[in-house]
Amino acid sequence: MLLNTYEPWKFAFSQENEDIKENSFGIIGVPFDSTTSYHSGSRLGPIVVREASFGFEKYNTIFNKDLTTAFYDFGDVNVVPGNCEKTCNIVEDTVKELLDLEIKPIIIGGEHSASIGAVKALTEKYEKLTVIHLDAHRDLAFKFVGEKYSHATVMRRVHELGADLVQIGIRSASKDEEEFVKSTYNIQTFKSRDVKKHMDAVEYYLVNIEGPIYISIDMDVFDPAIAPSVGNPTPNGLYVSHLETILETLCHKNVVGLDVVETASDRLGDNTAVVAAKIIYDFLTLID
Ligand SMILES: [Mn+2]
Repeated sequence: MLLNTYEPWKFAFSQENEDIKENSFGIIGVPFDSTTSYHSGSRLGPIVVREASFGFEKYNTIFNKDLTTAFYDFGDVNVVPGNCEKTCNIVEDTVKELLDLEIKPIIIGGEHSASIGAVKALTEKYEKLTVIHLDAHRDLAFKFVGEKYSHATVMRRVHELGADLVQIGIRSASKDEEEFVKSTYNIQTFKSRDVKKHMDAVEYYLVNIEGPIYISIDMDVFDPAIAPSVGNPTPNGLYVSHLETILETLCHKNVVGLDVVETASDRLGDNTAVVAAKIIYDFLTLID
């Protein structure tokens, strides 16, 4: 048997789309990886993450909690292979449609550029958005190989939209990116080493954020031992327990959207897809 689920095209435990409740969550996939510069394949992320989502119990014994949050899986957006800007616009329009229905977006990538459209839609709805960006990389280049729309420029575009940034798990950046961070007032950094040594400081900072929060998780924030199938694997990353603590802290806040991107698994049951599915599943369990 190739698949371990009866309906692999929808996230496990997602509800029927006919009876949509307000203040719920809506999953959309963005199967796009045209600007990927190293390990390609994240266009398969939405498929493999959904398939992996069927490996877990509805009850979470770590959190002592049942998954009761209302959420729906609306399938994948129609991407434009080879055109990142057009694909970002399609993601933006789709997220706007969800927001009009009072549904908060959960995006499964696909490359990280998917965040641009989502944050654009959210910054039009919310006056002051804070983006919690979990990643090995800052993604703050103004252009990458001459392109403004790229997986490597995504947080620069997000910052231009007026969002405050909190970058967590960082362990790779260019000198230009570091100088850009120093020149701004609204980018907070917790490098990978800070998270491991001073998680209490991370929690304290997150607890005190005011206003709506969007969470963007690049799967390369994890150590490559846990999540090797990503676009740019980078050693000395975080563990699932770090993410559990961060999500437990953030779920008491006003979280208005989430993306989990850069899963480039090329086979069913790959551990990167399993970890990505578990993160989404943990978030949905905690956020209720
Ligand atoms: Mn990254």
